[in-house]
Formats: sequence, C-alpha cells, structure tokens
Amino acid sequence: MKKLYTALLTSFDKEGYINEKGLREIIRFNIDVNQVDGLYVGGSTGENFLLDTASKKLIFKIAFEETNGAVDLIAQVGSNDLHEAVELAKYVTDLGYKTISAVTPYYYKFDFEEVKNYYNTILAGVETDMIIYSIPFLTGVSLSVDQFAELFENEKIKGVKFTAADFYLLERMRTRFPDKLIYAGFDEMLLPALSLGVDGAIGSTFNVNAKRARATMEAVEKRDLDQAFLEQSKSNDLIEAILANGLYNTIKIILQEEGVDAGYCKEPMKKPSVEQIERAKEIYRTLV
Ligand code: NGF
Repeated sequence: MKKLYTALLTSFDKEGYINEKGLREIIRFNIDVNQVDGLYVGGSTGENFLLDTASKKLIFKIAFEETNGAVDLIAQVGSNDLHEAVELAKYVTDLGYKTISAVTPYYYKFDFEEVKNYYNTILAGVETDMIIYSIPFLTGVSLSVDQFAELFENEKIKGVKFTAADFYLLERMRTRFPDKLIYAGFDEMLLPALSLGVDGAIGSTFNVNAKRARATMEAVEKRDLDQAFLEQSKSNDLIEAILANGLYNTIKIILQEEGVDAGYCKEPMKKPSVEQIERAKEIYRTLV
C-alpha cells in the first residue's frame, strides 16, 4: 500500500514564535481527519529553514509527543550547518524517531564528494534510516542516477523524497533501485509519479486535500486510469488556486476555516492581505 505523508506546517504567532497549541491541532487534524499515514516534520512546508536549532527541536518534540505512535514520522534534519544537522539527527533519534531525512546542502556550489560526505557525516552518529530530500528547484542541486547509486552505498540511506518534474530521471531511478523508497514531492504531479511506481507521496497540500490524494492512489492501485485522472484534475484545480493565492498562507487559512489554529507564517514570509484571506475562504468553500 502506498503511503501518504503530510508535510507538516508550523503554526506561528504574529511575532513568528511557535504556537504550540496550534501546531498540536494541525497534527491532530492530519491524524484524525486527514487520516494520513505519516508526517514529514521540519521540511520546507514547516518553514524549517527560517528557524533556529531550539525551535526545530521543539517542533520535533511536539510532533513526537502528539502523534504518540499513531502515524509514521520522518524528521528532516538537514542544514547547511553540518554540526546542526548532526546534532538534530542525534536529538530526534534520542526522542525515538526511526527515520530521518536531510535536504541536499544548498546555496554554495558543493561538489558531489561534499554532498556525499554531508550524508555520511549525519548518519555516522545514528542508527536511523535516511530519506534523501532532493528538491533541485529550491536547492540548485540535481543528482544523477549514478550519484544516487553512490549515496545508496550507505545502507542507512533507504530512499529519496523526489521533488522534481523530471519523469525520465524518476523512471530511471525506479528501474535501477527497485528496493529503495521513492516518495513523490510534487502534489500536482502525484498521478504521473504513481504511474512510475513511487512508494508514496509527501506534500504540503495534503494538509487540506489528503482524501482526494488518497483517492488518486486508490484509483491507480485499481488500474482505473480515468478515475485517477479525474481525481488528479480536481486536486489540480485546488492546487492551482492555492499556488496563485500564496501557498502556505492559503493552506493555513483553509485550516483556520476547519477550526484548526494554523496561525501565521514566519517573517520574512508575509502576513496574508485581506484579499488573500477572502480568496482563501472562497477556495475553502469549494472544498466543502
Ligand atoms: O512546498 C514545497 C516547496 N514543496 C512541497 C513538498 O515537496 C515539500 C509540495 O507539496 C515538502 O514536502 C516539505 O519539505 O515540506 C508543494 O508545496 C506542492 O506540490 C505545491 O507545489 O516547493
């Protein structure tokens, strides 16, 4: 059975501090209402790359406590500060996380030896599984099939969160690494990714659209391509509207409409304008 993971949002107060009550409500909504298989904690959607170490640790701790074993957890510990990544990997392992993930190091033009050393260093101190977080359009780092093969020589690396629209690469990866886990990272491309045999998906819009994403997965499982297309097309109407109105702010406002205290985004991300809020509420009404 394919796994559906929500990329967990973080609820912030107006000043940009973590709103613990709101974060717990987002987690509960994903478990109780969305009924996802797991949460990807500390990713892009969690605004992780805007946070200090203490805030990252707090989110990992709250997610671990609130889920209490009800769903799978993956902790994204990657950081351009490799010391921090190592520290976070140890921290989440001590909490009880069984799987970690790390974004490829970004901004500087690291060569492949540096990328490989980064993953092996993070994993040297822990016994957890690792899912590589590959998101070339944000990091500027594209790995080839041969480079993935070299990273996978470290047996703790179990797979990849593949956030790219390169379906040729995805097919080559699936064929070359049948035993590795590949999770699709672009929700709007879930259907083509499923058709190429991914093991599941990790995404931000599942915070508000998990049931339809699940329906797409089930239709593909039944080889009902017409139904799968219909479900993806409806999802994409929603995703298109969300992206046009501002991704994380819109998802947060939709959750607020569901009674979840999803809070604000953290600066430098903007607070939503009155128009954005009204539009997000309209989008919400198309969902109910
Ligand atoms: O939010 C982004 C950034 N991508 C997410 C997902 O790949 C990131 C994706 O769901 C993620 O899971 C995480 O690290 O938190 C998109 O938001 C969605 O497909 C809409 O484009 O691009």
